[in-house]
Amino acid sequence: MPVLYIANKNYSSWSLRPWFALTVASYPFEERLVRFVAGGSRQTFRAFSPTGTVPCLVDGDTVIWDSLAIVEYAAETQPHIWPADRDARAWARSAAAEMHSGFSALRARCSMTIGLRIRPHGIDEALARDIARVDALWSEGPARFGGPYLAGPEPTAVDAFFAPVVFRVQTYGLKLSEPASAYQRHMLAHPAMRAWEADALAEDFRDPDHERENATLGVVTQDLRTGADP
Ligand SMILES: N[C@@H](CCC(=O)N[C@@H](CS)C(=O)NCC(=O)O)C(=O)O
Repeated sequence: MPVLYIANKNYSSWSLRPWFALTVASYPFEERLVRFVAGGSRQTFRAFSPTGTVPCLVDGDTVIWDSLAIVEYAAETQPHIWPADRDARAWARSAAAEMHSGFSALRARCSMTIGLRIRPHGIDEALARDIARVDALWSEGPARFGGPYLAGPEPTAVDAFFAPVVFRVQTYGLKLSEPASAYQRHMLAHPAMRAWEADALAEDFRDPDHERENATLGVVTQDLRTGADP
């Protein structure tokens, strides 16, 4: 069975993307969580990933070391990963690719840390632009393809690519329009998202580098993690 290497569920946004896409498409895989290492994880992750990053899917002799490539690999044998409708599929692929290569302000200033609630120090122009773009996509997709997911009635890979943003909106209390908020709430209620979130909250290990960085992004107003802080 293919092995999907991931890191701490509280922080690892890139791990969540293929994990969600493969899970909702019932693609068989075994999940293997390798914890982030204080001071740098790449040397440890290089034991299974050529770039020293997660996620990484190992299927026998085939190694796929990037989130989008993992999703495409799974889609070769699992057609439900992308929407069946060609127009919806083109939109979904465009939006997923846009996330994979963009949204740098959102990614840097609203780092994923599922168990925390953070009041951001401020929302500068670049971050406001990224949030407005997320809002536009989350409003357009469900309206155009019938919802409640971005490209139709079932979650597909495009929802997977925005899954970490769903948690970031919750953590940083980002304000969205009602249609975009409705999509965000729908995603938060999905059983796969709830399962990932429950595991993240229960983790009894922290990564000091992520903890330090997250504390600079705003005022931490709540820590909902139940796993003991070692
Ligand atoms: N473009 C890569 C990004 C992967 C990535 O940056 N992963 C982070 C974890 S979320 C990582 O492994 N960081 C380890 C490090 O840089 O030390 C993908 O899409 O998979």
